[in-house]
Amino acid sequence: MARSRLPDVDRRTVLHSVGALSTAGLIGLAGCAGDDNGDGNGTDTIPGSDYPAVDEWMTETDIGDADDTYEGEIVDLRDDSDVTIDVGAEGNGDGYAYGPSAVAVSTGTEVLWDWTGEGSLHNVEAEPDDQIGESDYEFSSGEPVEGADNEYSYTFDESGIALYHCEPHLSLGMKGSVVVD
Ligand SMILES: [Cu+2]
Repeated sequence: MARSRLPDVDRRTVLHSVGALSTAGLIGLAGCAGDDNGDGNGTDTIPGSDYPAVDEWMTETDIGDADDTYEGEIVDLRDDSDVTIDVGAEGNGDGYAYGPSAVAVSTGTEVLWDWTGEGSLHNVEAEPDDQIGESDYEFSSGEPVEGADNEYSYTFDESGIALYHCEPHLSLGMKGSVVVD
């Protein structure tokens, strides 16, 4: 029986090409996101694609994991004077999400992060150096803390985008974004 064998150099080239194709496939998958808001619950949303920095941060898997509560929509709270975000909302495996994780607020709004008591220790941190894209804001609630009696607030005085995360749970996808408009 005749068997043709590739020379070693060619075999390596073939293997390398297969590896490159697999990587390209994964990148392609990350790019698809539904943007129809058919949830029927009356919540106004803004397509995440309008704010690519938000979309990228929430779906990024190079730094931390993607937030599985983010479905390509930013919850529009620009008409709300009181904005509260749950810390330890259901998501990312258990109580490891912000709820809602991506919001838009009006300039001058004081946002309150309210711990639910679920998912153990959390904090709220916007540290541009640790994050992809660009966060126009830098703030921190301090060391991670546990329990439902914790809260943190920050007033967004200028328009821009804040990208933040929970330090202990960044690897689980506990990420958040605030668009200040
Ligand atoms: Cu956390």
